[in-house]
Order: sequence, then C-alpha cells, then structure tokens
Amino acid sequence: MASTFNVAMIGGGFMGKAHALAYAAMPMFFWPAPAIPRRKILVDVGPEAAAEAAARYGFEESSTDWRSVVARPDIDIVDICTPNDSHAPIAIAALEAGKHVISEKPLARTGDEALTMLEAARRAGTTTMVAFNYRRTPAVALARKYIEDGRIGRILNFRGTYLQDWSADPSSPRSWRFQKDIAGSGTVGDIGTHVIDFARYLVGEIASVNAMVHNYISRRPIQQGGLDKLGTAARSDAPLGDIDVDDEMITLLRFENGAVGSIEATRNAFGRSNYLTFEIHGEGGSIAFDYERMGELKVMFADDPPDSKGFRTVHTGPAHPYGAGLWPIPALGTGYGETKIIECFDFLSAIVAGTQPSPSFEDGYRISRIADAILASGKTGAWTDVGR
Ligand code: SOE
Repeated sequence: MASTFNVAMIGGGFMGKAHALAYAAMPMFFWPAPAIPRRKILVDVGPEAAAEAAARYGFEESSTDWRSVVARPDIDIVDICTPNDSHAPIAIAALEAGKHVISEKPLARTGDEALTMLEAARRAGTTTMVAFNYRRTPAVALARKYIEDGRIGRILNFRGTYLQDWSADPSSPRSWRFQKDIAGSGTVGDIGTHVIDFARYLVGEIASVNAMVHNYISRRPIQQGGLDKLGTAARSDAPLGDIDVDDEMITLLRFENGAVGSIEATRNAFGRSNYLTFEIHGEGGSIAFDYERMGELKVMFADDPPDSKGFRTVHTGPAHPYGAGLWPIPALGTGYGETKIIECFDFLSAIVAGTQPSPSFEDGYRISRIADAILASGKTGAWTDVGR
C-alpha cells in the first residue's frame, strides 16, 4: 500500500480549492497512486475563514498560524496558495523544517527573491515544485512529446499569447494583484509567466528579450473585504487607489538554441477569457494549441502527402500523455481540475522517487529572472540578456 503524506495547505482561496480537489481526486485517477495525500490542516487569515475552508475542502484541522504549522513534525508537504509576497517566507520556513514544498506561481515577486527560495531548497534537499499547471494539459504534454520525438524537426519559432479580460473594466477592484509590493508585477508575473513556462518547456532556455510593458488603468477602486474576486465590480463608493503594475506586455524572445519567438499577455482584452495559446513552427511541421479548446492539439507534418497537407486536430485521450489515468476514450473532456490532478500526481511521484519534478524551484527561479528581464527591457526598450 502506498504511503500517506500529510499536507498542510496555506491559503484557502481559488487556488486552495484547486489544490484540495487534486489531493482528493488524484488517487481516483492515478491508481496505484504514488502516495496518498491526506488533507491534514488548512491555514487561512482568520479562524472562521480557516475553519470554513477546512470543512469545505476536506481538511481535518484549521489554523491561522502558518509558522507553527509548517514546523509540525507530522506534516510532510507544505502547499502554498497565498498571494505572492508570502511565498518566500512560508517556503523557506517549510524547507528549513525539512518539508516538501509546492508553491503557487509565480515562485516569487522578483528573481532575487526566488533565488532565496531556491537556495533554501538546495540546502533542504527535499522535493519542490511551482504550480505552472497548464503544461500538465495532456495536449501540451503531447506537443512536447512530438517535439522530443523530432516530429516537427528543429524549432524555428514560438508564438505564445495569454489574453484575459477580467481586469479590462476600470471599475474592477484594486486587489493584491494590482499592488507591486504584494504581487511583484501585474500581467507579467500573473499570466505572462505561464507562457514563459510553455516556451521553456517546449523550446528551451530563453537567452534575451526585447519587451514593451504598459499600464492602461492607473487607478482602481480599492477592494473592500479580503477576497480576491478577479474582476467583480467594486462597490461604487469605494475610494480609488493608484496602480503600480503592468496591464500588458509584448516581448520578442531569443532562445539559446537559436529559435526566436514572441509572447503577448494582457488581462485587458475584452472577449478573451482565458485565451492561452501557442503556435510552434519547426523545419518539419507545426503545432498549435488553444487552452479554450484544451482537449485538442492541432498538428501539421510537412512530410504528409501533398493531397492531405494541413493542420489536423488530435483529440487527447488514452493514447496520449497522462491518458492512462484520465478518461477511457478521447474527447470526453479534460478541464482545469485535471491539470491540477496531474500536477499533484507528478509532485507526489517525484517525492516518492526522491527527484525534482519540473517545474521545480530551479525552473521557477529561471522564470522569475526572465520576468525581471522583460520588465527591465520594458523600461529601456533595449534587448536584455536574462543571465544565469
Ligand atoms: C488571474 O489572472 C488568474 O487567476 C491567474 O493568476 C492564474 O494563474 C490563471 O491560471 C487564471 O487566471
């Protein structure tokens, strides 16, 4: 029988829900499970919020004191689902207590802050992961498999976008996501980093960037109450507060392997809800993905016969990555929840194997350095090396 790992989850909001679902469901999908996650204790800011989230998400206990919780000898895994400014202190304390740690993305507010977490992870030698879950979409993992198998040859170009519209309305509240001291940056860190993760996962390391970074809405109504409502209109009498983060970024990319590319990310694109896409062109074909149709991968192989050349649509299913654990025939549908269930499976598998999954804190650190380079290039307009 697989061993049981006790999980302490810090933060019971949107991400807490997604991770709790994964802990509950992972063994139902992936059996035999690498280990059984036990939802032991949930930490949130107030006793009532913590108790309510623990009851809702199936945790045995609740607490408001993450410091004492991460040091508890009966805790194996610390799962960080809090805003960005608390990732580093929680992770470092948990690593110093010898725990395995999974943190929501981005790993930290800056590359320097991420480095302190990476160094703590190296000292601890435990397993770490950053929750860039979209690469766990089976169609995205299939794209990587095609690339690794040489099906589209040497990669020439990567085009990635992440367009959302939940913050396009100026009356949507100034939550923590619009405050640099808490979030680190705006669109760049929040959603641009997901595309950076795709770019590194599918093409390789990014060497330099040349970016434009813009803010469109400079003041928003200050959020009333603690919950991050992601765009829900604020109270009309709420006072306005200044915004000091970016709304949009567009960057060119140079990869270390010679490929080139671009990323566009904005949360102000009316009509685009979660439009996370990439298109990759290689010397032997092309691959295109759109998260709003996440069960599909479009592929074109240049050596197809002339009368059938063109993009075909592959519906992911049992023959594809993670397919054995998911649903028994293609096109039954996978969703956001499945990406988190797969992420949980990969994290627990790595803990049991004593290895580092990808994206680990090392990857999270690299992504934070690339985000820093994009923000710096956005100020100077110059090509900016990412550096190691
Ligand atoms: C808001 O832009 C957000 O919740 C991001 O923070 C998540 O990473 C993304 O998956 C969904 O949108």
